[in-house]
Amino acid sequence: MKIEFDPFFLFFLTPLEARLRTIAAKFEIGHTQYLDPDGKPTGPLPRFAQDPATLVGMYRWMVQVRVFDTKAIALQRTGQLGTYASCLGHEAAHVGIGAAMAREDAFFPMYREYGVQFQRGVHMHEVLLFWGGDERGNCFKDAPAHDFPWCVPIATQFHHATGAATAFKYRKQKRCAVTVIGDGGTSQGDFYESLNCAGAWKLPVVFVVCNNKWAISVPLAAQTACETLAQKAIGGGIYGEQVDGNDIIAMRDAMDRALKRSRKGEGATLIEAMTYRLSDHTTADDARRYRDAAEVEDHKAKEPLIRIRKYLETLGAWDAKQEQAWLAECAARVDAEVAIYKSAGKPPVESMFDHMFANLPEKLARQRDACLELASHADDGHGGAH
Ligand SMILES: Cc1ncc(C[n+]2csc(CCOP(=O)(O)OP(=O)(O)O)c2C)c(N)n1
Ligand SMILES: [Mg+2]
Repeated sequence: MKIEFDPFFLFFLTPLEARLRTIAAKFEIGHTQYLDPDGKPTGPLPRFAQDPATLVGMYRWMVQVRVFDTKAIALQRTGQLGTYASCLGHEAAHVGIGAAMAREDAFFPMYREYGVQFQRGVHMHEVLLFWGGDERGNCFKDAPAHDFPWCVPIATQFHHATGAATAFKYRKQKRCAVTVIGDGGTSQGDFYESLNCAGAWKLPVVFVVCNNKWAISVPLAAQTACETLAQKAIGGGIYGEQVDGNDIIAMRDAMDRALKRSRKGEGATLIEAMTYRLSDHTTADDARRYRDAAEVEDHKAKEPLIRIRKYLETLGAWDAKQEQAWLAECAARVDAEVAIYKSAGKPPVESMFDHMFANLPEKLARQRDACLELASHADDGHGGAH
């Protein structure tokens, strides 16, 4: 049988009929949670979490960080510390990262990841010195030599981590670079450039986004049209996943898997840790001006310490007596570190020039001289208390 088409009809339909549409690629983003906000397991736990002692160890760090954080804010409020960035609510995300990392890895922080840093040997008094405006706080005495100091210019730490991972790969070392960024930081070019580079060069780097829902006063909804921030990994050709960042077990598990993948030469990972900033952005901020009290209250119920403590209590691995004893021990350690901070004395005025350049440019050298000259005339030159 011969089929005849009206030529007019063909003119309009042929291009459509000729279009062959298949699926070029498919993606999905997983979300991992092991403990719900009430501390109930949502399924079988990973192997490390079957040892209560490991979980108690991580919980102890979370409490230590919170006791430190509370004290640091009190110091700022009483004029004994400069602006301070709290980590309230981020404890599981940060402690999970630090617990998974090996000493030979390198960490590239932003500005509130004390929970990682303390586990790597950064001292509490060093954190206080930094926020007290003292360069000596940027020079970690007992942390691994390749760990970087704080990075306040948003997202630049992603480049540093990517560069270090390039060096590790070039030297054929089984080391990984680990870095953290906020939800706001994912809008920066540095973020995308790093993901792209890490994908193209299959680098041993783990990128963690601590999605605490706010970038100072900018809410997540204004930051991105994406359903998840983890899916940004797809554009870089790297593996991406989302985890409950208030669940220490999920966080540690995701980090373990990402580091293992990197060490095996399988490249980079982007982990989006879903958490919430329970504090102001820094002590220079008042979040009540832009954030609903009800929203904060809702997130307080889901904060990370509650669920792991409840789970440990159910196991019989932790109780109120141990909690009190550990809180007292943490407070004593914090007090001892505050004493070191307070007795450090003012840094020499020229120190602000001394840590950036191997050879100080002429213009800055002149400013340094002028500073020294002024300081020599000032009553309150060197040696005062913080
Ligand atoms: C390049 C750059 N731009 C702007 C700032 C000012 N700034 C400091 S923190 C911040 C918001 C960061 O939010 P987010 O990335 O979500 O991290 P969070 O503080 O919530 O942990 C901004 C815009 C900066 N430090 N660096
Ligand atoms: Mg944020």
